[in-house]
Amino acid sequence: MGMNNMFDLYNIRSNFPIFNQPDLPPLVFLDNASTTQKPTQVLEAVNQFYCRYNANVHRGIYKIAEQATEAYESVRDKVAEFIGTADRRNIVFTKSTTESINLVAYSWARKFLKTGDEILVTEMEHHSNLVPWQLAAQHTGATLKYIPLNKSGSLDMSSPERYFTKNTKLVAISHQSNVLGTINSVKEIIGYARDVGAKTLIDGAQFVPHSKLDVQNLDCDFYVFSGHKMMGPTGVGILYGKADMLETMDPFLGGGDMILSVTMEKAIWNDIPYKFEAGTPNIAQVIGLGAAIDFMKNMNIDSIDSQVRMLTSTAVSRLREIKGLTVLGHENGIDSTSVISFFHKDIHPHDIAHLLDTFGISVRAGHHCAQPVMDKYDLSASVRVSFYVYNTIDEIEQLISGLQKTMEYFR
Ligand code: 7TS
Repeated sequence: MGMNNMFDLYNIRSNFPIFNQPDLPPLVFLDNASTTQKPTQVLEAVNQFYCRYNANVHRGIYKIAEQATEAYESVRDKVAEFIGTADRRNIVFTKSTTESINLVAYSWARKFLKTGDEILVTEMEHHSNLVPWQLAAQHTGATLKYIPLNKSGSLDMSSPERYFTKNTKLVAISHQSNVLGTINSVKEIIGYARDVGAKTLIDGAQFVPHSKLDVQNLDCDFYVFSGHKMMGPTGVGILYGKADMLETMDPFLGGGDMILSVTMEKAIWNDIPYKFEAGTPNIAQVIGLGAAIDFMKNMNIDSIDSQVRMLTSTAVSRLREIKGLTVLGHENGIDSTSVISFFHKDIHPHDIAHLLDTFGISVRAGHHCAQPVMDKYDLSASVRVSFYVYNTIDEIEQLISGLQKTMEYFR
């Protein structure tokens, strides 16, 4: 890490208005897997759009409409470059990871799957990479199969031939678990999928905010993530899809902007990616995401990664020192970062989260929209802390002392 990056990291919190409110107690925000805070640069980009060139995209002849279109479309190029594709047609703007997955479930799975086909998922998925496939399976007669999760926090890949078969048509897996922080060996899994002729969708909602992604190198068919988990505004998701896949799919939503021509009887679809962007998109939010990507590139994605890893490993060791606490996953040899779930043998996770909140510390408690993971550990809930690049070692110490006070309170 060069001097420049260290300087940037030291100063990074000054860019976030939410951490600089003199009238309020300091915010210790440890729920970044849920959503991240927004820097001034992102807020300013959104504000500039509304204040200076607010207009709809893809239709105006006048100057500010062209400016809005140009700003919106330039973010498509930025995202393409950021994730390692040269083809801007691969990038579809949706409203979230959830919508991106549903788009593929409706426009691809419902069109191409049939009885006897198998959709392969894992026991560590967020519900948004589970329920759309359950619905698509019900609709098409396909069945869902699960790669099991080991209690150590990693996928059980000991006998892949049991899961990857000639019937496997789609493999939909998360790049990183939102409960355990485990990063899966997606490249290996994509290889197994290709060997049996299955298509692949990778849910990168937790991975992309702090790690370098190269979709070309992964060679997946689809990759999805959310802008709001990487300092961008809410309301923007990305669907990366290979062009030949997107071409064969029908539109997800019908409406304006997604057609070339419409008669009373039928419509001719617009080219990809516009075929999948019906109606007025989240223009300001997409422009804000562009500023978030610039911010990440300025910080350098490798520095973000190493900072988040440093915070995570520090927190794991500090939490493991506390008697009565058990950390899920994060075992030696398993690649894991940013997210830590834990439970106390006697105190309910909601009580812990509530008490920590009284000390100004925001953490999650619950099943984290991944109930199969909780089932694996025979838990109904856990406490979860998740870090981003603006968190500090001092905040980890506040968490530890907050937990100690919580335990004294309940003694
Ligand atoms: N996939 C994963 C792995 C996630 O962690 C999440 C959100 C989603 C998909 C859905 O993303 P969205 O932007 O469409 O909501 N995860 C969480 C979380 O862990 N706490 O709140 C949301």
